[in-house]
Amino acid sequence: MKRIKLSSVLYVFTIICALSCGGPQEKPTKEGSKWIMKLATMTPMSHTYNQGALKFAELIRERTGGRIEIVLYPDGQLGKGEREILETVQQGTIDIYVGSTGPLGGFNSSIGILDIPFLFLDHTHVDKVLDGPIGRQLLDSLEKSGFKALAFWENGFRHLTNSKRPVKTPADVRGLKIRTMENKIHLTAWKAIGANPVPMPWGEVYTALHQKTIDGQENPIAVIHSSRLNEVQKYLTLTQHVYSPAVVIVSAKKWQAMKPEDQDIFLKAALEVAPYQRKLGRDNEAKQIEELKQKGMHVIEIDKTLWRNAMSSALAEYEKQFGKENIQAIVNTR
Ligand code: EAX
Repeated sequence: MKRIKLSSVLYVFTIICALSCGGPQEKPTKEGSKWIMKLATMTPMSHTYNQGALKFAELIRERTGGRIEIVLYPDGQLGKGEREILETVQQGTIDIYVGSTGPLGGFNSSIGILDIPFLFLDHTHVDKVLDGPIGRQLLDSLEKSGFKALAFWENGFRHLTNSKRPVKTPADVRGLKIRTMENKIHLTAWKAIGANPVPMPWGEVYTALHQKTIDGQENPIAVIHSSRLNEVQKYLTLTQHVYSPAVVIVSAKKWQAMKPEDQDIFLKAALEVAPYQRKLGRDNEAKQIEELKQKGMHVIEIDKTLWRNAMSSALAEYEKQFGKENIQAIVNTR
């Protein structure tokens, strides 16, 4: 019997809600009427992006007295990948993006510094950098690319999965076709250890893994678990090779059309939800790894020093691109 995906049911509900609430508006309506804003993600409703977005939407509805209604479009309903959704946000057709910073480097190179392998030690280090002056400066730098970035949420530390063989050391990756985000920093890192990286929009990855046109991919546990990659991947190697921030972005075109008090409500709500959304992924990671094991994935622990050294051969290139002092500033913020 064909399983109706929860996200499809929610999608129908979302559409009914959008239509009954007057449907998505392309610009704020006149005083007193409702402004419907579209929020797009690439992950299933159960994923932390959408759980955070539901809380964010509730705060916006409450604090604007119902003047602004945010309608969620999860699971890639509005685009096949995050880069494509960001392009649509830049044009002002989609109002809000919640997703990884991965593709943002293609719009604004400075934020790519966050994608450097093994840059972050742990969640405490992550929060200190992203919630401090370095993080705020990176968010503000996105405005010139057409994005009002409100806050960093979390995608998570990324791990490798594949369908071919148990991967324990970097040498085991040699020749594997590993899907990466459309992100130059990640491509460089996987090439450095002899893999064959294949940049691909997230919406195409499950099918490509199922059809074995690629061997593996890398993502945080929350994405691997919510996207049911255990159905198409046998091996999970806990590499924790890159920390992947997420970001809440409003189209700059829509941001400029908002009243200052609504801008303030949006900014405060996005920052308020950040710790809640990050905690969801962190608190559930161990349980989700256990569930992936029970669903048949072979989970492999690694020696991180081996992987860090193998990927560090790309460091010279990163230092040239981002400046050694900028990378050091992040490393030293502990
Ligand atoms: O943001 O494209 C990716 O691998 C992202 O991590 C995923 O869409 C969640």
